[in-house]
Amino acid sequence: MFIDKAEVIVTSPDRNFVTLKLTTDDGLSGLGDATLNGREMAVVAYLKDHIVPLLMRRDASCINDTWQFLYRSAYWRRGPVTMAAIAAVDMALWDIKAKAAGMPLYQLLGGASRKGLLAYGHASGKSIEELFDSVRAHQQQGYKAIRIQTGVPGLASIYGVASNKTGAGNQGKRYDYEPAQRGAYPAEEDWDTRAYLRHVPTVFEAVRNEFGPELVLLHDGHHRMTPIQAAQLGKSVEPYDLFWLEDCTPAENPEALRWVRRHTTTPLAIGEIFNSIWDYQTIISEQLIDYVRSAVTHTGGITHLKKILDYAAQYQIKSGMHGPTDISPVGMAAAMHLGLAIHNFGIQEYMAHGEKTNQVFEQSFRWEAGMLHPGEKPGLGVELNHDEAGKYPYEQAYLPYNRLADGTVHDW
Ligand code: CS2
Ligand code: MG
Repeated sequence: MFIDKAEVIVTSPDRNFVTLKLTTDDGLSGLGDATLNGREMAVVAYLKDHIVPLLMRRDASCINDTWQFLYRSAYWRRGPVTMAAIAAVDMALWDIKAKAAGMPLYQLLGGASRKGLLAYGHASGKSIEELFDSVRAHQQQGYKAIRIQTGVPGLASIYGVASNKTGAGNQGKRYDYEPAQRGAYPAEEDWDTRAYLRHVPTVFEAVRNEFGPELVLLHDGHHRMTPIQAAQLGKSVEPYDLFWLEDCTPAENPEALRWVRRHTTTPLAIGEIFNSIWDYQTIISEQLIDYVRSAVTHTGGITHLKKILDYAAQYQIKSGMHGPTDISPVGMAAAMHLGLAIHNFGIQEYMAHGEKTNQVFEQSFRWEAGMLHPGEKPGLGVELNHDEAGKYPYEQAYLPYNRLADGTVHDW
């Protein structure tokens, strides 16, 4: 079973996606998500110019050897572009192998360890009232776990708060605060950490008073605090029993998380911008986090992320795989198969994709009562509709960035 065709498909139905499709000499095809939001075309070039020529006539069954060959023969190691490209090849080869075996991919990973995957959605609002509407809309959609992001008094626009309301008044309209049509230059947003630190605890107090103690609540700090500010926030929200505080401080420096850990028992989730096990080495072995946030797409694929999660399991650290809309349905399917099979599953992020995306990617996962399941179709269970994909050409899109009041660039 040899690879004899490779296609790199760029499409932008609701946002940009990059998909690798590998086809074997006996007609089996597999898909891999290679989407790196805001830098998509770097991965396209890496795949087209450097990886695809090496895949032709390779044995499609040799997933581990292909992974090691692509990782070590590059010489230059790790990094978001390299690991997204390797991830796409890895996912596609696992898809092919499971199709050849005639079973859903999770069966090849050891079979199901649970009935379904607890998922969390993104509630947001510029005001508490808008936020409450959004929480209710997500509860009506079945979510049992909800991420809470709000505007901050004095700040015009910040990460994670939808521009269009999602309350019941809008029939729970799906929102996406990171649209593909972002334009040819990063949008500048503003930030004030002290205003944020004053405001967030009052938001969680209001949410707990309105929705009670049972609802699973999460919050994303999105890399914007210093370690001691993150410690302050973690401590101040302890009374509101968060499932996790995510990306509380930039984590390139693991020492930063030691400071946070000393001051708060709020569980910490880190890693959506990491791309290899080496990024996690210290923060797992020193128990500095509680959840591994990586997506299959950004971390070298199923093969590598499973290694990270198996390592994390030794420290009772669980998965919390990244799943916003810039993880394509292919990447989401890979996350669901992996999450169903491993023992140390924690939670799965799930922002429903838009209608146009769902026409490009024909999926077979299930969403019921707040739980996801990858389904029983052989392979990943996703097929790409080339005609639909061809309708949506690539659009330049950048993630926003922050500036402080004095004009200093700040993490977004
Ligand atoms: C966020 C993401 O979902 C999350 O936790 O951090 O929305 C992140 O901003 C995007 O994936 C960036 O492309
Ligand atoms: Mg995040």
